[in-house]
Amino acid sequence: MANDASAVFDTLSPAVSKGSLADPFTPPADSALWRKNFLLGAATASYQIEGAVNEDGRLPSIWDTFSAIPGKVLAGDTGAVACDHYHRWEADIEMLASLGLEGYRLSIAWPRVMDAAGVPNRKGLDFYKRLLNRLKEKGITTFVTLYHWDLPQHLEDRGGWLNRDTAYRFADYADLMSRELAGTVDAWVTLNEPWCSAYLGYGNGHHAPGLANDRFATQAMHHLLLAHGLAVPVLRANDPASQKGIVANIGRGTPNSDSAADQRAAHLFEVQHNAWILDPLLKGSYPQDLFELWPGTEPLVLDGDMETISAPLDFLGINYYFRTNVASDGAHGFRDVPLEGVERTQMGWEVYPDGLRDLLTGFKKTYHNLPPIYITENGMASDDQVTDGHVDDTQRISFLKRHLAAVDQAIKAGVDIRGYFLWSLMDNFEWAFGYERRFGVVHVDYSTQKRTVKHSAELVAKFLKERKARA
Ligand code: IFM
Repeated sequence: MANDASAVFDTLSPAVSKGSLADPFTPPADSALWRKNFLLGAATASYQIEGAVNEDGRLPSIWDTFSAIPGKVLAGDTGAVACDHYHRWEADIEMLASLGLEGYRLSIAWPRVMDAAGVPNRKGLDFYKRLLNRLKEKGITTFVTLYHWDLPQHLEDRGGWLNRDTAYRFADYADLMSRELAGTVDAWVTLNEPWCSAYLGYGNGHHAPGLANDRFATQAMHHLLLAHGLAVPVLRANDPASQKGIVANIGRGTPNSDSAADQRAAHLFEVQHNAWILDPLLKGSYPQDLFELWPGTEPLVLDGDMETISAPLDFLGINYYFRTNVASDGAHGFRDVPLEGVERTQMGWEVYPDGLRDLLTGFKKTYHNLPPIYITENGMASDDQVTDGHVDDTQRISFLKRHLAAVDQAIKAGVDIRGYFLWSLMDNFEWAFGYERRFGVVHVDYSTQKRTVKHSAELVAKFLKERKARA
């Protein structure tokens, strides 16, 4: 496999460097992206790429359980093999490095590294040590997410994120990982997208563990944020040199009309998607409008919890994908009103780069203590095909260029944004959508595990090469 990935890149890179491929990507000369300290990388997550779910002592996760239930994941797909990254990690890191990407955001599978009694699993730990050491050798900046949704099933069996104890177990896990991996991690991310874990997992049941109750969602969110807050000081004590942060997915909600009711609906949409997470982290309180949307769902909060949750962060990771046009639902909330004639991706998500700029500049006004920001995910899915060894992902190239321009505009408006990670390095298991939706800048043929660098990745590589040459 090592040969496959590098051979493909070797054939393409001369064409790219000779400029024989059109370049609709390179940012304008005045873009902040040319700054050599603006980190440009790619992201993945353990369950989405690793596979090897039964190997070397890994325990089942909630996604193994959920994806085995008929009807939960498109085409019955599971992460059992995924991109087989657990066995192909060396070639994958070579590929990442040969693209010139400077940062890599990966996640650790909690069920791979410790058992139900908290006993470390050496074989699982060694996998991440090898991976992170190799990334260090390559000079790649590492962002390591502790929780990207693959909760050990034994914890879900005891209530999962509805059980306050899970937050303490998470702090134990953070302790183990930061003692074992200190020195190889540049930035720790406690949680990826607690909105998805809480709302999709416990609020509407589209994700594992598949429960559907608004009250569950708010309580799960509180325990997730508490887990984050408990982990931060542990990470600081064990690995003082690294940065500590959390990643939130944010959504832009725009009103369907000028009516006060629709304006209010758009406000409530953003409360539910953004303020629900950012207010407790940055203001130390939940937004009261949330409980107008979901009356009677206030979580049980113990004394001191909000102080724990709102301890200072070194950075905030932001994941952005699309906007939602909404109208009042005539009662407490909002309903989606999909716009006609707008550009959409394979997910059906609207391409709306201005939403990223507007949210970032809005956060700067709302949160006076807004930490430095990394865009920890941005990208799109398209039905990419390999033709004669090439993947022409034209829409993605344009998508990335426009979103990077939005990031540049936000920087110019005064937001402290320090880097951007493409989602994703390679096509992978897209949760409830299985393998059909392709987010990678590298194509994966799941029948052979052959990787093919897409045109978007070639152009990003070309830009990074030029930037390096100018530095
Ligand atoms: O694939 C996911 C990722 O795991 C979390 N953020 C959104 C991506 C695209 O849906």
